[in-house]
Amino acid sequence: MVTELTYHANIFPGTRQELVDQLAKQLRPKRFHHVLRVEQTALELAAQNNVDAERASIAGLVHDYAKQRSDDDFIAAIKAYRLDPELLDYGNAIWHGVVGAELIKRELHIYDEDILNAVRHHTTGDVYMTPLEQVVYMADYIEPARDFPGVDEARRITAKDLGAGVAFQAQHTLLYLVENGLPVYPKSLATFNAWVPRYQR
Ligand code: DGI
Ligand code: FE
Ligand code: FE
Repeated sequence: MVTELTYHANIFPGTRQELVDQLAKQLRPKRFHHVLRVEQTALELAAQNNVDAERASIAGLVHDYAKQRSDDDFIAAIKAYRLDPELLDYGNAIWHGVVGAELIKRELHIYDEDILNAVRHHTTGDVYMTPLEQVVYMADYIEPARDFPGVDEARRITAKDLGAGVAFQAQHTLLYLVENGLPVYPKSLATFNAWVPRYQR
């Protein structure tokens, strides 16, 4: 079922449809359809976890807003907004969330820090994540078109316990990075340490 809610809280200065239109302009069709699915999954997880539906919708829609920006755009933004210069050692995988949040603030006029943090942390997680941040982190991982070994287990665990889902993803993402010799962003390791041991039985 597709839920289309009406925005009331003035978090985004426009209607949901206007926000969807901005994303359609910003993203290629495949990515655009992914963000619509993440929105729907975020709404389901929000309902199960007492998270505000309007924030879940907006954060789900905008989480990959900057995914298709050029490296040059990100590098310019890191410098212009005086973000951590260590960011320059990473790439689009990290930038589209952390730097993307700054572009969302300035271009979409969304200033809600819970939403911005959900975008910033949707790829790597963080030591402390609000319920909204956890919802977006998990919705991105388990939206219906995701297909990787373990995704059904991730869906089952997350339906039972959102935090256990966060731990599952943190563990499996770190494994994936290490197995493939990819640079581990320090926050990904911190997320692992904060969440994974605590959910071991
Ligand atoms: O943007 P999406 O594809 O929807 O999903 P995402 O933002 O969760 O990005 C997933 C990718 O990010 C996946 O290929 C693993 C990668 N990733 C996650 N943590 C790290 C990372 N890549 C690097 N290099 N370092 C990390 O710590
Ligand atoms: Fe992403
Ligand atoms: Fe995504």
